[in-house]
Amino acid sequence: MIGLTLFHAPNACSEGIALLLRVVGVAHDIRIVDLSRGAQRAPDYLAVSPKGKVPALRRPDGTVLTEFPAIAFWLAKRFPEAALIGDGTEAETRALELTEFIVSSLHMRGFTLMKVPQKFLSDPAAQADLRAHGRAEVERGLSRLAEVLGSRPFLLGRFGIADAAAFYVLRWAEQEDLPLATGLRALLRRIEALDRPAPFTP
Ligand SMILES: N[C@@H](CCC(=O)N[C@@H](CS)C(=O)NCC(=O)O)C(=O)O
Repeated sequence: MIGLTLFHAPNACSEGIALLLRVVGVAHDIRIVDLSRGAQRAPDYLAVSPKGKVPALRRPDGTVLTEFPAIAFWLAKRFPEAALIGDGTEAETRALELTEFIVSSLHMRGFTLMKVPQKFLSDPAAQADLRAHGRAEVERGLSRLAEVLGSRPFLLGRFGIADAAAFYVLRWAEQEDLPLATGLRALLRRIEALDRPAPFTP
């Protein structure tokens, strides 16, 4: 039987999906896609995920899911006992709204421009502008997250899919030495405290 296989790159956004799999406690395989060597564009990986990005999650029926919010949502619905999303359309929609904001604004429009401006422009001065633009987007996004969190323990009350997205962007923020609101730093520590070793896959 084929179980769940996560195609993952250490320190990439797929860290959030790896965390969800560990929190759910479901046995799974991890296949490392070495982004630094361009493995995401190699034919064997493109055969799994033609978009050439991580995360991708292969499911027991052999089909592959991509896009962080979709994978996280599927895990939440497939493993309801883990309570990764609230009940009902409104709670589910709000969780997706926040997850999508973290991935598409903070990550894609913020950190991507801040960390790898050379992917888009070759001129060093233009790269510096793009980096500054990305950083401003990240800072705006982090303030928004701090507002959403307020005095709650997790973004939407209890740990859920949006916190898994926050997990990797907050780690990136610490790595980049960005000023982080005390509440967001405490959120990251709380998420890390929930983490546990991956279950054994026979
Ligand atoms: N929108 C995608 C973004 C995925 C993404 O950008 N992944 C990055 C790693 S954080 C990647 O695979 N980059 C490799 C590349 O662009 O070549 C998602 O939500 O999963």
